[in-house]
Order: sequence, then structure tokens, then C-alpha cells
Amino acid sequence: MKKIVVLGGGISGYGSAILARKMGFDVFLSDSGRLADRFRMKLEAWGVPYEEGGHTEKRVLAASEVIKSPGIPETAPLVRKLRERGVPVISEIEFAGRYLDGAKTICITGSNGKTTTTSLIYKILHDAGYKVALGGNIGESFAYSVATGHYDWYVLELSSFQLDGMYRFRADIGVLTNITPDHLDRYDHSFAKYAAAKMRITQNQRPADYFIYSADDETICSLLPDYRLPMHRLPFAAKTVVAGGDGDAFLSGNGRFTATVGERSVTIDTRRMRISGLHNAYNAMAAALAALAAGVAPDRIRRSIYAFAPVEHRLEPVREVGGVLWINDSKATNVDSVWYALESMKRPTVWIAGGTDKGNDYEPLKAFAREKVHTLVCMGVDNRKLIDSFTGVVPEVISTSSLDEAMTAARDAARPGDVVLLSPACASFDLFKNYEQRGELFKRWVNERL
Ligand code: UMA
Ligand code: ADP
Repeated sequence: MKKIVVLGGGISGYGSAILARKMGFDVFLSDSGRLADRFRMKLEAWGVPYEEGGHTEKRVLAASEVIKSPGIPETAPLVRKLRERGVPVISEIEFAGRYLDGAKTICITGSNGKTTTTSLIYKILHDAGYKVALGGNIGESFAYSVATGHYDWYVLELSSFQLDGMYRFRADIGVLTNITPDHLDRYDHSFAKYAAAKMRITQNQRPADYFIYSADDETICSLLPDYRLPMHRLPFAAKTVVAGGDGDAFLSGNGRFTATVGERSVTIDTRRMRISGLHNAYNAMAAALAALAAGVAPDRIRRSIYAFAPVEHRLEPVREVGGVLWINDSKATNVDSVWYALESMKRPTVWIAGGTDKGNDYEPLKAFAREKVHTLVCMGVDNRKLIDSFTGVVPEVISTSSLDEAMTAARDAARPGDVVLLSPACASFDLFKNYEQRGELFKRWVNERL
């Protein structure tokens, strides 16, 4: 019998192990750390053998196939050994994709906008009565849904780490929101390698499939000629003229866009959406095209898009107090996402930024900072780079080293009519557990201390 070893027992690993068990394989899960109680209980309930606190090399190397969790890098010594011995190492998505039983997939990747676009597509299909599951780099794992449910559609957010381990998998509808620098530490600091990982969203697509992409994204457009793309191509844009033979979407100056696929189209007034900013117009265009390609009726698409609320920690309005609106954009962990946050600001802004720097180049943010931000509150253990970059660009730059200090400084600086925007451009690990905790503490401070 085929021996499957699952490396890592987090969300991805335990779901993969349960699916492998259900499909009748000889499966073993190995985790170098401690398993969460809820995952251990599930593994025991399904009768999956496991180990924790280390990988028993001999047992792992004896596998006929290994399903690797996305957080484990290719450079991990054990993964290197597996590769040297020619043992196939695949991702959870590749594995679960083998057991779809006729169900279709809509797969969303990109550097920014994945979660928002994935959640919006899921909502449209769900509201329209489709039997649909949400998964991938969000919520419960794809493998667990395949093992325990029965769906006609899977809407999957895919990270570059998941795409890396995908070989035969094919998306019926693939969406690529944009490609800007992120996670370069996992790609030998090569933007070209990271971009190539993102382009894997198109692999194996056939003529009947769809590929939805931003025609305003220079990286995507420069790479397209290098790929053989037999599928229907559906570009969306706000700046570049698009004329997709199979359909497209274009945002005009009046804030409206029309998305067309084949004979059917839907027009959306982005000013009526609850998610704001140019980036969310892009996300909505991508979602509308995906939903049309999946056969959802235009009036249903329109209704769901207008009803869709911002996902938590993504330009999430928290509260207006004394004429000051506080916005939580804790998920903005790179420069490009902050560019769109500042782009969408309509009021004078107190901007809270900082954290663990990922090699950021702040140059692209300076024009908006100059125009819209009167106070930059730096919140981090080491604020030097932010201070150097924005002194002389923003009238007031304040250095703080805790959330409480930063919030107090922001409150004192804000005047009625202003926005206080938490949009850090950095990872959160210097002061917080993760970006969720940073956003939650921000919200708690606003709700309890103002
Ligand atoms: N581990 C080992 N051996 C190692 C290293 C780690 O066994 O050498 C173990 C750890 O002890 C831990 C487990 O592996 O128990 C963790 O695996 P993981 O880091 O892959 O995390 P999961 O909980 O399985 O979650 C992963 C994704 N995480 C990452 O890519 C880092 C989740 O994305 C995803 O939702 C989930 O699979 C289901 O597919 C999260 C994420 O942060 C949201 N993604 C990154 C992002 O969005 O920027 C890419
Ligand atoms: P991801 O899942 O790719 O990280 P999210 O939807 O969670 O994307 O958004 C992450 C951050 O990027 C948030 O700050 C959000 O406001 C911003 N953002 C969302 N969509 C886009 C986009 N299309 N382009 C640039 N930034 C975006």
C-alpha cells in the first residue's frame, strides 16, 4: 500500500492526514513541534498514527509520497534529503485536488487582495445557492473539506508556498490579483523566482478554463508572453485599455465598472460598495469575472458585491469618536498594501506604521504621505528606517515602542475630521504574536480607552 507521510501537523497537515486516511492510505503524520490539542484529538478519532517533538528520519524517508505543510521551507534538511532521494514532495492542495469527484475550483493568488477576493467570490456563490466550500490559505483546510464534506465548488486562496508544491493540479478558474515583492526570504531574495511561483496558478489550464488577471500589473503583463495560455483570458484594469476576446472588466473614471464574460455582463457602481479604494475595485472586478465564469446570474452578483463588508483587519473602520475615524488595516504588512490604504484616504490622516521590517523600500509611499498624512506615529522596536524615510516628508514624525504609547500619541495628534489609520507596512512579530493580535489590541484600545 502507498505510504504517505505528512510533514507538519498544523491546519494543513492534520487535514491532509485525515483525507489520506479516508482514501485508505497507510498514513503517518510527523511534527517537529507540539500538536494543538484539537488536531491531536481529530487524528486520534480518525486513527491516524503520529509523532510530535521531532521527525523520525527513517520513517519519513521511507514514504512513497510526502505531503509538506506550506510553512516548512524547501531548505529544511529533511526536505532536502527527500528531494535527493527522489521521494515526491507535494502540497496539501495537490493532494486534495486528486479527490474532487467532479467538483470545480476557483483559485485565487496574488501578493495582496487574496483573502478579500476569495471571501467575496465565496459570498457571491454562497448567496446564489451554490454548494461551495472556502479553503486554502484561509479558514479550514481544503483537504479537510474534501474529506468531510461534499461540495460542487471550492473557492481556494493559494499562497505561493502552496503553489510551489503543485504539479498536476488545475484550476477551473484561476485569479491572479497582482505580483509585488513579498516573502522574498523564501525565494533566494529573487523577485523573478517569487513571480514564477505566482504564475503557477495558470499551470495545466485547458481551453475551457478561465484565467483572470490584472492588466494594470506590469509584472504580470511582462511575464504573460513567456507562458502558453490556451484558456479563456479575462483581464481587468483601471488604467490599461483591455479588450479580452472572451471577456474583461474595466473601471472608468466615474467609479463604475462593467465585467463581461461571453454574452453576460454586470455593471457595478463602486461608490455603492462597502469596501473602498482602488484596490477593492480591482478585487471586485476579479470577483465579478470569476462569478460570471462560474455561471452566477448578474443581478445576484451585484447584490452580493454591494452587501460585502470589509474582512477583519483589512481597512476595517472601527469607530468614529469626536469626529476622528479609527481604521484597522493591521493586515497591511507590505508597502504595496499601504500604498492602496493611503490612496483611499479622503481625510487628513494620522498614520501608525512600523514593526518588523522586511527590507522595505518606502519611496513609493512618499507622494501620498506628503499629500495626506500630517502625523506619522512609528510603532516598533526599531523605528530608525521609518524616521529617516519620512522626516521632511510628513510634518510630524513620532517614535513610540508600544501600542499604548502609539495610540496615545495618535489620539493627541488627531483633530476632528481626521482619520487615524493603522497600516504598518511591516510584520508584527517585534511587539505582537501576529497581525491579528495587533489589530485586535488596536480595536480594543479604541473601544475601551476613548
Ligand atoms: N513543522 C514541522 N517541521 C518543520 C517546521 C514546522 O513539523 O520543519 C510544524 C510545526 O510544528 C507546526 C506545523 O508544522 O505544527 C505548521 O505548519 P504550517 O506553518 O504550514 O502551518 P499550518 O497551520 O498548517 O497552516 C498552513 C498555512 N501557513 C503557512 O503557510 C505559514 C496557513 O496559512 C493555511 O491557512 C493552512 O496551512 C491551510 O492551508 C496562513 C499563513 O500565514 C494563513 N499563510 C502565509 C500568508 O498568508 O502570508 C503564506
Ligand atoms: P492577502 O490575503 O493577499 O494578504 P488581503 O485581502 O488580506 O490580501 O489584504 C491584505 C492587505 O492588502 C490589506 O491591507 C488590504 O487593504 C490590502 N489589499 C487588499 N486588496 C489589495 C489589492 N488588490 N492590491 C493591493 N493591496 C490590497
